Amino acid sequence: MSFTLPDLPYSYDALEPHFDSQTMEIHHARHHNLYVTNLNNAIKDTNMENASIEEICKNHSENLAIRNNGGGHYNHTLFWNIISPNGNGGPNGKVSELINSTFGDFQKFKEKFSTAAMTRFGSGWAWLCLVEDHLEICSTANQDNPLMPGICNDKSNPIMGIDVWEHAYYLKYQNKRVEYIDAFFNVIDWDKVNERIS
Ligand code: MN3
Repeated sequence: MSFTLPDLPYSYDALEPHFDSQTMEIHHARHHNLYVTNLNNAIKDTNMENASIEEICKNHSENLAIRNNGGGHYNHTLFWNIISPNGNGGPNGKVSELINSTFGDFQKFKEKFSTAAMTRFGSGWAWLCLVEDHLEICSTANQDNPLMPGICNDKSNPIMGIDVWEHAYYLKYQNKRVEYIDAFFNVIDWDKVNERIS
């Protein structure tokens, strides 16, 4: 069994003007696709061939090719699924309750999450994770993610995350990562984030 590049649940231009069409296409069809290809090569003829991507991230991240490409596949799959043209402007339901009980209010959460995304030096990700009954924010380098042991809280279940590699924003935002992070908040689909909580 091998992994396949998942189709996006929307067209490449669906997130305009926040995320531009050319960036979306290169990011999905080239960058994500390469992680999938390299992951399949790395697991070929090993005991990981029938493992889920979550199991691979949790149990096999000591292997650098697996760590980088398995993380790349998991992270981008999550990312495409928590953004959409239906970003409805703010959290609702369970995630809204958890944001308020953990951080105080949405504005405080947004500041803390944006700071984590801004201060990740070089390439990486910032995450919102469910940890038992509360939320935690963390960030990871390269294609690492909170499922990999010893990085964030080992009980972390990522429910939302932002890619802060330059390939995610440089064509439209150049070096202005802060503007890209603001744009991301316009395309978060909080219904999809809620689906990751139950
Ligand atoms: Mn990326």
